Amino acid sequence: MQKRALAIHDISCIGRCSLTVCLPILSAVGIETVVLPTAVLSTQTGGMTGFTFHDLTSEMTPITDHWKALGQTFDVIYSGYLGSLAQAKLVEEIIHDFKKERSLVVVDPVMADNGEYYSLMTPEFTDEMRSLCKNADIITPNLTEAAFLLDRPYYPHPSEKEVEELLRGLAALGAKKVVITGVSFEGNSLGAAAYDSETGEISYAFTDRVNAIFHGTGDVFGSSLVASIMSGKKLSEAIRIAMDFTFRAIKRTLAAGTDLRFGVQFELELPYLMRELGVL
Ligand code: PXL
Repeated sequence: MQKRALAIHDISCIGRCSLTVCLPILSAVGIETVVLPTAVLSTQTGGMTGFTFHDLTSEMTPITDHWKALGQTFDVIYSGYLGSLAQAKLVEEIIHDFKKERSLVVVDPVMADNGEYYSLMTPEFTDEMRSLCKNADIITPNLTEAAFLLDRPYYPHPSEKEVEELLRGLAALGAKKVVITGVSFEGNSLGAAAYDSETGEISYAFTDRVNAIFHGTGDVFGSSLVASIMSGKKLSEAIRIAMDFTFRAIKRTLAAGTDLRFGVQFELELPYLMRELGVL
């Protein structure tokens, strides 16, 4: 049976993040991907001025009411960037209405990076995201979002002990599995830390650190993580595959010298992901 995902993110028309990343990545590994756009923007917002933003909150309930009438369900529900505070509650309702007993719920509490909120995000999103995270099986905050969710100070280079406190603190919010991205203990490596609260296992996956801001890589990582988990990989394997896939796209982008605000060149790395996940 083909797996079916519901992806709840914005459409940044240009910028390779959110749905324009999630759709191709999940499709490439054979997962049917249904979309529920939270907002439409001309570009992603990082390092950008003059972008347009259109909130789609008022469309969401009419869309999902129609799906309910059609009796739709999903094997995985994956949410990310939200267009309004009210959408967090709507996503909770969607999870309740459309998940099956064995469906996977992945929440990326997209709000902030490098110690700061994204330009359209405000501290009020933290409370809403915290309560949305309770409904998830896996959450994937970056280091900044992890600190904000736990009301702790943000340290760009935390100790291993601090990262493990963050992992356990976040699991106590309700999700059984926690993945923190953007973890770097020393200056020259960057990676993801994962905690499975049911087995107690903590694992890490690192790659070389490149000193630049790569917009959209949280979504490239998150989408390839979802693809890996849905293909049967354990959490520790899934973070390794998702890190490698994301880093390959970063290296390709650096070699091409393109404007980093337009995202990373993940497209020609899709065969790598497909091979890793056994579909090629
Ligand atoms: O990748 C996170 C993200 C998603 N959507 C929009 C963004 C960002 C990060 O800046 O601006 C619109």
